Amino acid sequence: SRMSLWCLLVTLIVWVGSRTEAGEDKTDTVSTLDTDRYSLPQDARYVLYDVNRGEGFNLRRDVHMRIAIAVKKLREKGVNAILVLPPWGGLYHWRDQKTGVRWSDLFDVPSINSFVPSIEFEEFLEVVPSPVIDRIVYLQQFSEGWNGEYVMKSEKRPCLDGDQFYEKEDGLWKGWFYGKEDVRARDLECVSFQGDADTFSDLLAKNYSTFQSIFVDRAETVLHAEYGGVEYWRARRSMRYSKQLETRAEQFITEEMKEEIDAQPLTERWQDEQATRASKGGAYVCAHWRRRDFVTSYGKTLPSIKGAAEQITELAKEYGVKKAFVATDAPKEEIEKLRKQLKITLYTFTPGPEEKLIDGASAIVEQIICSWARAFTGSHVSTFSYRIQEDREIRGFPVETTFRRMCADDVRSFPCEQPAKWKIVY
Ligand SMILES: Nc1nc2c(ncn2[C@@H]2O[C@H](COP(=O)(O)OP(=O)(O)O)[C@@H](O)[C@H]2O)c(=O)[nH]1
Ligand SMILES: *[C@@H]1O[C@H](CO)[C@@H](O)[C@H](O)[C@H]1NC(C)=O
Ligand SMILES: [Mg+2]
Repeated sequence: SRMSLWCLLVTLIVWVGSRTEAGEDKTDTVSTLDTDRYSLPQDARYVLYDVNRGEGFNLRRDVHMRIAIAVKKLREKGVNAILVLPPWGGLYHWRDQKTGVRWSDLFDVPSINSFVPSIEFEEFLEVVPSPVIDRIVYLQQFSEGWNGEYVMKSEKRPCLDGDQFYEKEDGLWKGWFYGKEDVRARDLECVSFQGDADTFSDLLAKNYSTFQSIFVDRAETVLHAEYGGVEYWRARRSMRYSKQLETRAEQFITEEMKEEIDAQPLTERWQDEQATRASKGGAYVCAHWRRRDFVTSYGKTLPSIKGAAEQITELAKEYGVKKAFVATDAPKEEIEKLRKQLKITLYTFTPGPEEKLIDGASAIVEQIICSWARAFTGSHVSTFSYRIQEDREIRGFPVETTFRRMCADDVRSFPCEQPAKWKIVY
């Protein structure tokens, strides 16, 4: 009948319309896999990775972007690759030594998944028949070095030391798989690698696309193809924090600091965000004051406690506010010393005992609070500070309120170069 024909037509239009919309994003999510391109769900290729054990949380977030971009490129080459998000935990800086922390405890995984199909490690273990990864690919340097020029290349080579971190037991490789004791790998090989996310996705496409699962160790070896480029920012914007942590930061600002979030709200989807510089921020400044191992590593380039207090007070004066939020890893005694030197009210974030926020979660809450401040100053070369700068770019703050850092007291001996302005691009 005409009626049912009409219904069919409407359904078709809606269906075609929604497909075009998905096509515009140039992304496939796990739940909406393009069945024309990928015939069978068994074709899924899982890419797992890990980073050098000593690296901190915020460098790991950067490595995630490089790998996510590479996996997305691999998909564009026709491989149905899915990124397996490496569980958090056991990091050197985190006092809680909990392992196996899900990404969803810290980030908005559906949002990440809409940049490149991504699943948690736990889900991976559920979909594969056994907890045996096909191959470990251990990235290493070229033993002969750069040889004068930097060219992008990769080559299978004897292991320099990669095999020392794994042990063969009953024919399978045992090692650190995010603290999951029963996971094994069938094979291990070392690849000398010098290159970026493009080089890496070529390598995966050419040499590893037939494996159901590979585990890339020392993934920090892979560099950014275009640091600060559009794809970098797309990956970064998709890495939204979990709603729960956003809400916690908001609650701290409104209830404890009695300030408002005077900023452009984020759109429902990161894909819909648009350039703006209209955000103002609550009436407080934020400083990321990195201490502990930084004092040992970069001591002379950092301000003294008194110097930090002076610079934070000055920043508050410049912006006409009387409150400062300080994100810091400093021990309590140092925070109290800072408080005594400050001429304005100091706020720091400490989670309540019942909140059960892991170290990574409370670090993110502090980063969000800083991303909503009237102005921000960070610590020299800290990736923790860099992530705050990016968040402020995404949230639409004027550039001059973001790219600053605290200086050494003795700026004549230790000149104070301000951070590069990595402005957001869409
Ligand atoms: N809660 C909190 N933790 C911090 C802060 N600064 C540093 N940390 C801790 O120290 C780690 C710093 O390591 P990383 O993320 O690699 O940043 P970077 O070393 O400063 O480049 C973070 O992951 C946190 O665990 C801070 O302001 N607040
Ligand atoms: C990848 O495969 C090509 C041949 O297709 C080979 O020449 C090259 O050595 C391989 N690279 C690695 C790192 O295995
Ligand atoms: Mg670090």
